[in-house]
Parts: sequence; C-alpha cells; structure tokens
Amino acid sequence: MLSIVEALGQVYDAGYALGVTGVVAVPGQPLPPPPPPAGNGLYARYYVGTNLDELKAAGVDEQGLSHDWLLGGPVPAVGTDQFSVRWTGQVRAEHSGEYQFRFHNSDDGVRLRVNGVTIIDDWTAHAPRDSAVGTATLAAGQLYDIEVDYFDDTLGARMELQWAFPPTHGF
Ligand SMILES: [Ca+2]
Repeated sequence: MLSIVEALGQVYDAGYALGVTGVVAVPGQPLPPPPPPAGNGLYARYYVGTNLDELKAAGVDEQGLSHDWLLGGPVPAVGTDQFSVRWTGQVRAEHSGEYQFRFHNSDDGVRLRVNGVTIIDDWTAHAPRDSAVGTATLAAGQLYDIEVDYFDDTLGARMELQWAFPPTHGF
C-alpha cells in the first residue's frame, strides 16, 4: 500500500499530540481541544450512523488510510454496519506540483478534503470500486490540512486512500 510517508515525503504530521494513543471511548461529551501538532498518525473519530451521526470513540489512528474491516468494524463502540469515520490531520508534500488522489476499492462511501477543498466526493453506498481521481497542487515543505470521511452501510467495509505524483510515480 502507499502511505502518506511514502507518497508525500518523509514527514507525516497529525494535528494531535503523541500523548493521545489508541482509541478512547467518548462518553457523550465533546472532545477536548486538540493539543499542539506532534507525532504521527491521523486523528480518527468513530460514529454510529452513516453520516457522522453519533460520536462514540476517538483517538490517533497510526494505521494510516488503508483499512479492510471485512464484515467487522473499526472499534466495538460503533458496531459492524452503519458506522462512519472521520480522519483529520496534516500532511507535508515532498514535491511541488499537482498530486493526484483516489480511493481504491472503497466500500462504501468516501470523501476527501485537502486544505478545506473537497476533491473527492463518493458519498454513496456501493460495492468496492475506485473513486474518481481528485487533484491538489501542493508546495514542497508546506503543511496541508487533510480530512477523510468514510461510511459503511452493510456487509464489507474497506477504504484505501492512494496518492500519486505523476512526475515520479503513479498509482
Ligand atoms: Ca459495505
């Protein structure tokens, strides 16, 4: 699989502190404000419902953006169907130029925002399929906000975000 480290350069910054590890239950209250940027991994929020409906758990997800939960789910608190996840953090580009992004074999819905701009929106229930390709022009060394949403309706649950920098590598 591609990873942010491999594709966007050496650094892969999440906007949350190293002190937050693993996934913690959220007992019906707002999440604390994010600590200063440090560490690796995107911050994940896990919801019951297919539209980020009811926050149940949150924490740093060091696995990145490639998951295959098969017929299961990411955390027990959200069950195995009708759940959704939002990952947020920052990435740093290695090169200056146009990066391409796509979701590979996502099941079900996915969408991607980079620097606040939605560049992939495939927010529908569907069998595994590749999304359209979205692009973002990035500058080397700059940090960019990234936000990835996912939901599973029923049955299989998987998502994988891939990126390419065509001058040096494709999908
Ligand atoms: Ca599914």
